[in-house]
Amino acid sequence: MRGAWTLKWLGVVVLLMATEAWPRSVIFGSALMEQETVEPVRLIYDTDMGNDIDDAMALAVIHALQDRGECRLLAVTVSKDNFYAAAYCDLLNHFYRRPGIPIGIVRNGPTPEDGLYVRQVCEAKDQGRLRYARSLTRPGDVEEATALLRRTLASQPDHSVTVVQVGFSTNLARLLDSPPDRYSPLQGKDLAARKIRLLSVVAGSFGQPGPKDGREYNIYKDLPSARKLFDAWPTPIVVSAYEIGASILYPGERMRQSDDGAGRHPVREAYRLYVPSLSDRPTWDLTSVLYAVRPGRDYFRVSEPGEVILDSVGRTRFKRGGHGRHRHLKIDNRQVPRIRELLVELVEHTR
Ligand SMILES: [Ca+2]
Repeated sequence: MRGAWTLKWLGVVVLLMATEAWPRSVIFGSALMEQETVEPVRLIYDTDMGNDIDDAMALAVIHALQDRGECRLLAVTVSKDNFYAAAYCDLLNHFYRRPGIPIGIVRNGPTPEDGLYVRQVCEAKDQGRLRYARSLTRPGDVEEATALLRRTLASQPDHSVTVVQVGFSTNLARLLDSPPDRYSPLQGKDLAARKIRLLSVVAGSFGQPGPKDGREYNIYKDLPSARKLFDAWPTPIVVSAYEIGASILYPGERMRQSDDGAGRHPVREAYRLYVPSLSDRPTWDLTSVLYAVRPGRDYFRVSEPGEVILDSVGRTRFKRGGHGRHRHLKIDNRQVPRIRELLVELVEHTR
């Protein structure tokens, strides 16, 4: 008799689940409910899109994670002073069906050259028509990055925003110095402290493999801004340094185009322009996004709190203790295949 009752109740539960009359959280209890009510991570992506290919792959990863409900991209700011860097971000946002994401760009910033893929993919045509849609068609269309950062931050709840900076520190350093404006009565540093909960950064080098002369690109290309960021940024910073992305190589073979040219993809096209040999590439910027959106997973270990110290030419070291606002990622080699597999899955995700 008791068995029959159990079976009957089991039947009711299965029926409720099938009809979705009850949320699964009610049936399975609070642990699942907590999991299901986690808010998507509110992201701002600050990138030197076009200087390397990982910026493009990392933006693809953001869109894939947003399609899974794990993050929400609020804005993209570009620290490469080239219109096509912004236009390519816009093109990718259109490709992933989020054409409304605002984009800002640095003025009088580093690396104004076109580079190897942003302009080329933006201008690619089929039968005389642009291959990929975008809204940004003229440099005058693009908002200045610091203004966009202030506008975006001012509209968000306190301590809710995660910023991922995968290029130079130009835009964020300028944000710190920005005066009150129509978006917020707060000075930039106070606005950042109020609205941002975490800054995830690709910068510096604390291990092996390291950059050739010990100086990491994102730092030495705008050293004063990097110095300002690590001295004065008011929120916690987690650094994915050179050795992290260099330890996890993305398999370039996955970017080969099918013989019939089908399935055109603006990240694959960019990869082939940037690395025609299809050799493997480091996953620097992708690791910073992955940590920012899934900080609680055990892909990486995180160092003790400390302080990133820059020398006069831009070499970095990590000092334990200090002001304690900085930490950096560490990698266990046993995790590398798992992270690589996940990143491939996310980059290859299509809408
Ligand atoms: Ca980058």
